[in-house]
Amino acid sequence: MFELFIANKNYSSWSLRPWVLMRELRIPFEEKLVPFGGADEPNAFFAFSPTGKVPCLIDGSNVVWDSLAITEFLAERVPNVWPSDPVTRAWARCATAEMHSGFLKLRGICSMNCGIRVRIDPYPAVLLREWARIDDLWNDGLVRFGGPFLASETFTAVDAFFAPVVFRVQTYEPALSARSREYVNRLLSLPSMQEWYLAALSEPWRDEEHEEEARRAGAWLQDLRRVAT
Ligand SMILES: N[C@@H](CCC(=O)N[C@@H](CS)C(=O)NCC(=O)O)C(=O)O
Repeated sequence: MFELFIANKNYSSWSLRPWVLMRELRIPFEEKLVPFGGADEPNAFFAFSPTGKVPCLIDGSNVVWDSLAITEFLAERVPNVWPSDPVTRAWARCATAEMHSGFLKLRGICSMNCGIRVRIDPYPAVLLREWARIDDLWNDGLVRFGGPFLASETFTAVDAFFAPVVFRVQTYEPALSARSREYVNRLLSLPSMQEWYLAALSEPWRDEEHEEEARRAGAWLQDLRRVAT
């Protein structure tokens, strides 16, 4: 059975990608959650991941330590990770790659923190441009391939890569088109996303680095997480 090492569900956007993909495609795996340690503690992720980062997939003697590499590793073993039509698949791979290597302002300013609601005011222009690009990209996929997911009737890897952005929409409330909003609501209502979200809310840990990032983003309107221990 695959073992998937991940970090805190509240913060770990990279972990969410393979986790939600495997849940949606019903790929059995054992979840191994290792919470972020404090800045002064040794990085516990090095026990299983050569980069000291999560996610990390273990399949027997194979160690796969990057979310995109995990996706391709799975695509070689199970069906339906990518859309079957080559043209659609090329689009899905482009959008996935754009997410994997881009949107640096969005990632930097709007870090994933599932349980809080934040008002960014004013929205920096560079950030607005990246949200606008996300909106265009989602509209392009949803119109071109007919939805309800980004590149087909079913959830594929490209949806998994944008799942953390969907939680960021919930937290930071950027202005988006009606079609993108519908897509966000569709993803948020998936049982797998609900499972992740409820687990994120009930986590007892707080990681100061991530908390500080979210404090820098703007004024907190709500913190829906259980009280930290
Ligand atoms: N390119 C990697 C990035 C993974 C990554 O940055 N993971 C973060 C967690 S969300 C991490 O492990 N950070 C721990 C650290 O940098 O010490 C991937 O796609 O998996």
